[in-house]
Formats: sequence, structure tokens, C-alpha cells
Amino acid sequence: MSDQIKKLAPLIWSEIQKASKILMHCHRNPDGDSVGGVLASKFALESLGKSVTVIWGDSPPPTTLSSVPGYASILRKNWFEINPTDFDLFLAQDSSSLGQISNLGEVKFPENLTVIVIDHHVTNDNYGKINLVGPSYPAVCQILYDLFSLWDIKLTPDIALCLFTGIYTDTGGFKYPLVTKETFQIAAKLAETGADFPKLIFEMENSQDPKSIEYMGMFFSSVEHYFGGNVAVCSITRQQLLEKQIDLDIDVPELANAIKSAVGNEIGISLTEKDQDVIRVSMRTRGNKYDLSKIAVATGAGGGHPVAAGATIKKPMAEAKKFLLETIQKVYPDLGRP
Ligand SMILES: [Mn+2]
Repeated sequence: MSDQIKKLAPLIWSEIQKASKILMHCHRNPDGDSVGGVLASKFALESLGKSVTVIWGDSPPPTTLSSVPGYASILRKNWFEINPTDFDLFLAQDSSSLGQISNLGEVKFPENLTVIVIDHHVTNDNYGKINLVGPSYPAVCQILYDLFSLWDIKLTPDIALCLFTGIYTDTGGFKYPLVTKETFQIAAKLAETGADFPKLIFEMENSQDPKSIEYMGMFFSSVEHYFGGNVAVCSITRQQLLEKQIDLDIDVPELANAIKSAVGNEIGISLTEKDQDVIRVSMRTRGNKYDLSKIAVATGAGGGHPVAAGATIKKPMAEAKKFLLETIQKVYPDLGRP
């Protein structure tokens, strides 16, 4: 447990005590850490008698996470479809910037709304009254575990499943560098509640869209190598999806991770066209030679971690790819020309 958590836990606790109506959101393209984290917090805060509202935010609910307890209780609303003055506390989790809360307009907080940020992205903008940002933590859900234990929140099987979802997915299944013995110890503590983790993992990893196989085939066969083979890029456009009659909202997770799994692909990049001329960039790296969060921030619309980062580039695919490669070259001139 970090010293920062020990220091901030009582301050956050006192804000929670003062609040009665609490708001949370899922970040754009919500992952297991976002969804598991807000639902774990929802269960915990409700056990304290608080009224808690969670919204999906900008993106549609990811079907692969539908087995996470509480999933159906999240409202299909974005930031601009609620009235933030109806709440007295906003707990912003796993969101490094206001753009992660919504990109549909400028997110402004009313004066009566206390904002607390709980995050583990090194790129966090610290936009809260209290900012608990722990970049040494592999998942927000692991930060929440520490907070809940300091606050004496009783771990139920539902809370355990939610926290496990975030820890398991944000560590790629206990594989990423920030995993420590504490991560495994926490997983063991969560398992002691009797929560059925294998069932949850099966549901998460085996509920893909049937078209995802065709999607992956198209996606991976687009691979191109740059910077002397160090950077491998795969991409897919909406036009290609339309031609193959694949749902435009299809979301196949961790594709960049699969690209970087091949020897020599120091950086794996996936480019997917989420809306017309809106390219979602996801980057993963094999080692610690490159800090991908720097590249993501340098695009002007991204953030993340050293080994896993993302960005959104509003350009047609070919231009977005060119812009991204130029950005990589600027951040790491030693790589040479694309
Ligand atoms: Mn996370």
C-alpha cells in the first residue's frame, strides 16, 4: 500500500461521509478496470447508505463485461444527459483527463459538486479537489482494494468479483510489469469471499461477437512494419467493416497486445476507425525501452501508461497513420525515419 493512499484515504472518506448523492461514470471505451471499479465502489458506497448513480458515458456497454455484478444497473446516459447539480460528489475513476469523462462537449463541474479523482495513469491531469493517482498500481481496482480495507468496507462476493475484473483485465491476466506479490495477495483475499473467478473469466473471454474471427483475420493481415521493423501497425476502416457486413460497433479487445507478441515488434499499434475519420489508437510495447504514454500525449489527444497507451486522432485513416508515425519519430528520434 502506498503512502499516498494512507494519506489521502481519510480525506476521501470524510468527503464521502459528507455526501449523500454520489455520481460515477465509465470512461470512453470502458474496460474491465473502469466498469469493475465503478461497480465495486457502487456496492461499497451503497453499503454505507449512499445513493449512487453510475452512467455509461460516451460509449456503448461492452458485452464482454455483462457478467460483472451490477452491470445492468449502469444508466445508458452520457455526461450531458444528466444534471451534475443533482449530485454532491463525483468520484472520477480510471480517467486521466476530462476527455475521458466525455468528448461530446466541454465537461464543467458545478460549484456544489465535489470532484475526487482515483486513477493510476501517469498522465493524469489532477482535475479533482482530491487526486489519488497511483501510477505504481496496475489497476484502479487495486487502489480501491486498499481504500476499502482502510475504510473497513466488508468485502462481499459481488465487490470481490468487480475488483477482480479490474485487476485481472488491466494486468492482462497478471502478466504486466506492475504486478507484484501484493497483486496476487489481494486476488487471494478476494477469492476468500467465495467469488467464482473462473466463471467470470470464461464469460469475459468467450463472449465475443461471432464476427470477431473475420474481424481479426482482416485486421491482422493488414500488418505493416515501420522504423526498421520495430513498430508494427494493423488497421481497419469502417468501409471494410461495411463491406464484410460486420457491426460497426464491434469491439475486439487487446489487439495491439497480440501484435506486440511477435518477436521484433517492439511496439504494436492498432488503428480502428470508431466513427467516420475518427481513429482510435491503441499501443502496447514488449519492454521498457519506449514510454508509450509520451507518444500518446504528444498526439494531443491521448494518455495511458508506459507499456500501454491510447489516443484518438480525428483524421482519415491514411492521414492518421502518417501523423502517428511522425509523432513517434518526434518523441523517439533515435528510431530513425518511419
Ligand atoms: Mn485502469
